[in-house]
Amino acid sequence: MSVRIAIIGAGIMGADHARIVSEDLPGAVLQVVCDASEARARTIAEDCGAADISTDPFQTIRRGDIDAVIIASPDETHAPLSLAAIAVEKPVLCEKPLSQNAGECRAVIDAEVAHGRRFVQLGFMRRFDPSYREMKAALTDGSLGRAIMMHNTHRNVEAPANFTGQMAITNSAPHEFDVSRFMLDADYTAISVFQPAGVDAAKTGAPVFMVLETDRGQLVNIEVNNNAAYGYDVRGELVGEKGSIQLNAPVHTRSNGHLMAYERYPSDWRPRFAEAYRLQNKAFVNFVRTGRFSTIASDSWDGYCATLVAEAGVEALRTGRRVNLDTMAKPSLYKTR
Ligand code: ISE
Repeated sequence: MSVRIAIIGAGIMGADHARIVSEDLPGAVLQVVCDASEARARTIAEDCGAADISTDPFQTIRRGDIDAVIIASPDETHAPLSLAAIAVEKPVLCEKPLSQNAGECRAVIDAEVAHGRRFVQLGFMRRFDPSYREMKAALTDGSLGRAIMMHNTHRNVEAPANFTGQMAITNSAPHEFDVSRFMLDADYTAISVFQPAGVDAAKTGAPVFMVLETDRGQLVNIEVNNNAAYGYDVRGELVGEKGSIQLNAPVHTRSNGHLMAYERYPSDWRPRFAEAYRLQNKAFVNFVRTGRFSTIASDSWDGYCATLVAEAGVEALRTGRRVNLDTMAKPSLYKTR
């Protein structure tokens, strides 16, 4: 029988997940689209052929005709809705971040530990991106030698109106926090955050530059610039002792004109990471069907680690100091994959 999915949140990501489920996810059906706005839920449900709509996320999670939940509502709802799904033992694909508060992530971890299994696959989809996969393979096959540094650049065209310099750390950078930690197979021990001179830290989309240290002595840097103006641009380079490997964004064409050759940038992350989202969602459906958690997907523990470093990053930005990280002991549930 097909996995009956409810999508909670019909904004930009909820709409994208609804499209993936309805067009590109064998073995899954879009059962319910839930949003605080009934009109928005109805529009997405009609576009994607969902069986029903709802405006109550908690009631949606409990419905008997729902096997699994995709949470794509605002960041502050992620942890409470994940907890509600765990309470009724339904698997969740939750958009990142798990929470903007490490204490809330710990509550999700505690709930999973109490049930003795994982329910939450976290939407750090970059782990599924083919270019990051090749990067990881180059490291594990030994061709790069020991990994020593990772450089990351993360640029959006324009920050949403509610974005502050702090959200560059709590909402955008968690992607790099997670994927660099995954790539290097290490945990962070400290973070420092810098801003270019003359930048107003409270301003929408103010750029930040972060330096992280790992427990294996590696260095990671991350530039987040949410007002880059020219396009959505994510770059990464992993440096090993024997070589380095850089990400290539999938670009299908190159244009020539006006005495120039040029390639297009997407206007946001969805085209750049379309394949990553598709593969991530397939892994989720496989998890729901078989009970086997994907070996590369992020879980609640990874969400906690990303939020912990984001919280420390906010403090580093506020104080101008390097902040040490104190990770709690990892429950055995998350040790084996
Ligand atoms: C957004 O939530 C994402 O997940 C995007 O990948 C990221 O580029 C953007 O900065 C976030 O706001």
